[in-house]
Amino acid sequence: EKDNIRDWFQKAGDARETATDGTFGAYKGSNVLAVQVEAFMNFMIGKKIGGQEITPNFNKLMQESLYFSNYFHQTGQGRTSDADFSSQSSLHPLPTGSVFVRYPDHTYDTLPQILSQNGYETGAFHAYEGSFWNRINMYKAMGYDHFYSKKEYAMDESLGWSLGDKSFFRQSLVKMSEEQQPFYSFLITLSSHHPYSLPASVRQLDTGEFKDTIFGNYLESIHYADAALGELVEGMKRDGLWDNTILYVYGDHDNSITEQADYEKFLGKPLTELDMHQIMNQVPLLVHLPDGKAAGIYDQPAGQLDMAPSILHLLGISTKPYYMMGNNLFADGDKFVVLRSGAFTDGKLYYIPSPDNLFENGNCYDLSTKEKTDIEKCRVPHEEAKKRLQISDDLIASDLIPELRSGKDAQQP
Ligand code: GP9
Repeated sequence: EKDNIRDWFQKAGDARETATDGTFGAYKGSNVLAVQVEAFMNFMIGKKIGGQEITPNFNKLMQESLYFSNYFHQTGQGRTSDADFSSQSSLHPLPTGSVFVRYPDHTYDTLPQILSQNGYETGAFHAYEGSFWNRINMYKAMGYDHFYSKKEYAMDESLGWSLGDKSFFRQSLVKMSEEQQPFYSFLITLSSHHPYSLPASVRQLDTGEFKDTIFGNYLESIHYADAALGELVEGMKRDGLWDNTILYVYGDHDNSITEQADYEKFLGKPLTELDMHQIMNQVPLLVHLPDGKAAGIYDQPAGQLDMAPSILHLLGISTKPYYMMGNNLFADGDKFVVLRSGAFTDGKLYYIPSPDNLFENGNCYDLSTKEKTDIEKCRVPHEEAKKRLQISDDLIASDLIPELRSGKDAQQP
């Protein structure tokens, strides 16, 4: 069994090293600033309401960045902590609960730890209680040099749950300027958290018929978070970080608003099961490279597990020695993305499981027609998806990484 798991990781490591676009190590030694934006979903990127763009700063940044239009969150019950865990460790979150809370003391190959070993100063930034999602313990275990929680920030802009994102970014940049370069900084925003009740003073959108509904308030919160993102970019330019930093911005999970009628009204069309599933599971990913190269829209399927391997690729650090499951966004070849629910896509097929989890009761879609197709076409990838989730669960719950790595006859991935 363990040999099979090692083999699986070895093949995944080989597949990640197939890039022929010259990006491996192209940004060696750059700083990395990753921003995980609260409840930031993909459906309103590039969209307007009452003639006003909802995410004008993100839209502008897209012109000089890589934008992944089929990027999925892969979270489960651990929500924000799951997005964090999958992105940093390139493993799936658990079927129940949060890895941060359940297994903070187990071994993972994490991005901060690997970058630390490669001479980076690493920090996690989040202006909320350090104990929430057990971050204080988990971040130590993940190998961060620093964890800046609420007590390290001046509460000079109180919004929603805590400090407003604008002040959060401003103060985080000051902390970063005190760090030695290259640095890896991971920033988690909070102002666009449910129930999206920002004070009238910071609401800048006319949401029309959505005014004072939770959906309208959500759009307002995202508009504010986007304005904060714009200020972060300006701050990076002002502080001389823009040309030597990879900026990686993505959403953590959906907004918990499941009313289909809201999305239909907003998008102005009826939505199918497939549309709704994509809306609730896609978050945006934007990667700005220090020289602004490779900008464009990338529609290959991608997901949160891909962050650590893709950043390591750009920095010229091989992921072969590590137990990571995600894709390298820059590798050649087809990509396969598995969600925690067992849904998956390879860019051609899209499988949506049924509530009873019986394979045959789920729906298999052909993405070229967006129509349901013969369920049997999804069987082989379904088996692979199940296998991946099982391997990840076993690795986490039984703390297998040290054992796999030190096994007498261990062939390292
Ligand atoms: C709080 C924040 C919220 O620190 O990360 O987490 P969520 O409730 O979205 O999982």
